[in-house]
Amino acid sequence: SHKAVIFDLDGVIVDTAKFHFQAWKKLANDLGFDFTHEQNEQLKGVSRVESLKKILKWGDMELSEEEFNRQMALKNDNYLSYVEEMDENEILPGVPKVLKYLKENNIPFALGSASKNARTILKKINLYEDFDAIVDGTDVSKAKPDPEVFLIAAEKLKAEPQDCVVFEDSVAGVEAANIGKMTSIGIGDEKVLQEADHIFNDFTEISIEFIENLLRK
Ligand code: B16
Ligand code: MG
Repeated sequence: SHKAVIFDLDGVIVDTAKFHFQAWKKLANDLGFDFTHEQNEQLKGVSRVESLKKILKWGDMELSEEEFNRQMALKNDNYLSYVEEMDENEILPGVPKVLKYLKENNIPFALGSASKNARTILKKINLYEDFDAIVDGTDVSKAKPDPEVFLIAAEKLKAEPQDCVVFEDSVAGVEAANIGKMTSIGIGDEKVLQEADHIFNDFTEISIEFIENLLRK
């Protein structure tokens, strides 16, 4: 058996979480209400449909199916207007160093994202060719915290779940990795991501020695 690594996208490789937040906030404001940064944590790693359901609950609103779909499309158009401006400068600090290490040591790595825009974003930041497998919101039927996205990624990398290390910024994603029996590395606030096996504020805090040890065990 061999080790493998799975990366979440939003909040791990790029900071598109801020674009999602701005786009959802605009949607809520246009509908006449607002939600907090704390509530926004609950949207991370969560699919587009589930996100809108949560937001409407917070605003105590119900929409017809048609209007629900229209709002989702508007949010995505708004989100994509931010994505349009992205280039490789948006790759978060410390990430390239880790990807380089994995490549040089022939450790396979995949993307495991809830986003249906993941492939577009990877192309924008010029990392599309670098991943050995890409599993995103267009490939799964069950949203995080269901481990489906990571289990499919492990399978594509021909690795056992126990041999996979997952980098995640969301509560739902850390939970998915844990349920999948993978090693979870939380990227973000330790108070939010306390269920993770290891937690770092960002990739600049992760040393190559740490990665080496993780992949040796
Ligand atoms: P889209 P990840 C997730 O991506 C985001 O964290 C979450 O905020 C977003 O709603 C979800 O993707 C769906 O994204 O609307 O682009 O399909 O963190 O799993 O990479
Ligand atoms: Mg994320």
